[in-house]
Amino acid sequence: MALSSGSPPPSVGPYYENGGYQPDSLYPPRPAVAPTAFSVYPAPYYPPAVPQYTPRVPTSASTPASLVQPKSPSGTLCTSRTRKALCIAFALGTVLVGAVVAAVLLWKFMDNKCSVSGMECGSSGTCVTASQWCDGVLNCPSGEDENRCVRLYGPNFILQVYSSQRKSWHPVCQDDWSESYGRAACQDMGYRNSFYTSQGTADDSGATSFMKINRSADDTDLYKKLYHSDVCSSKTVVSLRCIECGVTAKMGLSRQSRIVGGTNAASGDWPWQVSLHVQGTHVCGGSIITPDWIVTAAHCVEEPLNNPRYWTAFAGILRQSFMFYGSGYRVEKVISHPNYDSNTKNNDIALMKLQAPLTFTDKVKPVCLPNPGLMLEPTQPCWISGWGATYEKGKTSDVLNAAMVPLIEPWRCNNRYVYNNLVTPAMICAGYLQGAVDSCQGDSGGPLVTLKSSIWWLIGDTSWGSGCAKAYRPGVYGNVTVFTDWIYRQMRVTFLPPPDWVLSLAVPKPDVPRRGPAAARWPTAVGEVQAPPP
Ligand code: 4AZ
Repeated sequence: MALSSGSPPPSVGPYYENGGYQPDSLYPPRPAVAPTAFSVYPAPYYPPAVPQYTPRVPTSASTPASLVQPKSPSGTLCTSRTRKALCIAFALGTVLVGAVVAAVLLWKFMDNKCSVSGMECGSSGTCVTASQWCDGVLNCPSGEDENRCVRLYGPNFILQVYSSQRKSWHPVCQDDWSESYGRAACQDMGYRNSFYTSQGTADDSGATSFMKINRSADDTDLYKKLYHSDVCSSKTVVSLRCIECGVTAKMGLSRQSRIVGGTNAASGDWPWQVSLHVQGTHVCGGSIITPDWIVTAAHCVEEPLNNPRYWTAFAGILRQSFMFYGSGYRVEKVISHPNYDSNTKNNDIALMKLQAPLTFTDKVKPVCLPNPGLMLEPTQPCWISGWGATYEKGKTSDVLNAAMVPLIEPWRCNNRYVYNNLVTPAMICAGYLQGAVDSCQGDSGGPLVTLKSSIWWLIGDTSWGSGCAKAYRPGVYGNVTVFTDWIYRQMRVTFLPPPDWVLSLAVPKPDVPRRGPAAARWPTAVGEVQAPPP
């Protein structure tokens, strides 16, 4: 966390501490306004720029009466020899053009492998029918058909179910809903044993179509019990919390006055903040999202640090000098985003699964992953925290620091005098263009959080920037909102039991159940098995 006075705008192009120099050509120039704000769709009609050929067909009116011949079966036009030749040529041409059009259509049809049966599983070539999507049975080899079937929407955690028939999300009506369905939905999202509350809440979304539970349906599967309905008699929809997240022991107390400008944090202020150590030294920050999972930056766990054996996580401790080997949590698994680019820092996010779950206390609590539909302000106030350097090229801090930084709109941050189009949609900028308050070396991987509806949400993970707290060089953070599907998927597939071929390598233990409850619904996601660490 850095605090410094601003400096004048640079006269030369920026350099990038974390990403190295990036050529301009990597990113196409972007417009000076928010790119999609006023895009016209569908595309307006423009007249063709070249003259169009219109075939001339002689009409019967243009044929002199004296030359009128008896009608041939093929029509009245092909009478004289030259006309006949023209007619044959024209007919042949028409047949040829028709054949070409048919071939193109056929090729397009064949190319879309699943045009007959329904949808393709990713790009695997496997097809499934529309009714197999979100039906509770895993039909695709990597589980794409069951990937995004439930979600929690907006700051009130409204449970929504995806309808593949209607290709849209629908809230679940509270009628006939019970907590056991809530538990099942949380499991489907990737929360292993975690469930917090399920309650009815007034539907203010203006939804006209709902999903409802058919309690009398025999099926045990939640999705098969759900049906579409345009009426919801209780007029309330399900609000589901899978974990008690985003709260601190002393919500709303004098936090602001202590933090603005970057100051020492007090115990329990940022209970999701962890310090990630390698060989007894703080290397990166991280954020607790469940008792087992920590979000950090992919650039923190580049090889050889992708081996979980290097890492120990410390939670609930304010000072580095109080972090002793025995009080840390060992890491079982490190998962970097598969599309992380170490040169551009695009997709700079990673997950750590702990060997043993954290025990939540006043000082150790998870932050909420951002729900879609949170609706943040363009300059939403956010907070960063960490043990990073307090000035550029300084050493890491012994005490945890925090500071308020507002979000910066992407078009501002991509300005040629700021980051000149180096900020991708998977990144988010926060800080002040005049400098002075920023994250710094050692804060990487740590949280960028915001308070909305009295809940703290994880909006970013500290990623990169040019120096620290310099004017026109704000901090850049991984845009967690674009990674939540990936995060939930990792949480979900990691608690599936190992595939049969792995189990068959082990000595068989006939009395031990080999499959957990989740496996009853979902066969193993073959494509997502993690390679063991070297
Ligand atoms: C780092 O190296 C780092 N000012 C983190 C944040 C920023 C720069 C560097 C942003 O961990």
